[in-house]
Amino acid sequence: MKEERRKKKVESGKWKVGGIFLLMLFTLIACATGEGVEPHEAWVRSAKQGEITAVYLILHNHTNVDDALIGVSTDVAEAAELHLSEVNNDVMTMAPQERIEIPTGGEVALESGGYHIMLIGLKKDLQIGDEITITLNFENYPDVTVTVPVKDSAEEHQSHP
Ligand SMILES: [Cu+2]
Repeated sequence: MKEERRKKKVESGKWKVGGIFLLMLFTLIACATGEGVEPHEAWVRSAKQGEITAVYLILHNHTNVDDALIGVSTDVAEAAELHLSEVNNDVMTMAPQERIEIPTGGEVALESGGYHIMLIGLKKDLQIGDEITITLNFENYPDVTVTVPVKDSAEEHQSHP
């Protein structure tokens, strides 16, 4: 009896692992069938007209050459810059970057506390639920235009101006 129960537990555990594996496999397939330099999970933090804000996303390089993000343009801000956040002596600073490398077959995450796209001088309020359009310029791959939803996150506010 006890043996039986233990077996059942192991069986259900197997199914769980199997399910997670399948999910991972689907994610891999979804990514493997992507093309070019592909943006994933893009979002921009809500902000008011005249303020600055940041765009975050993951860039996956499906091409067979190393590439780099070298510029961004958008019509919702006066300027868009590539930045890297760094903490020095407990002070968060943001250093402009000329490029963000995206190695072939690899991906780079632009996320809070690291690389991000800074939008400077917003021409209008960005409210949760809005969408903006940005165009990414790469060293090799042709320009990619991305629709970016406006979101908010309480914890992001504390870690980034
Ligand atoms: Cu910044």
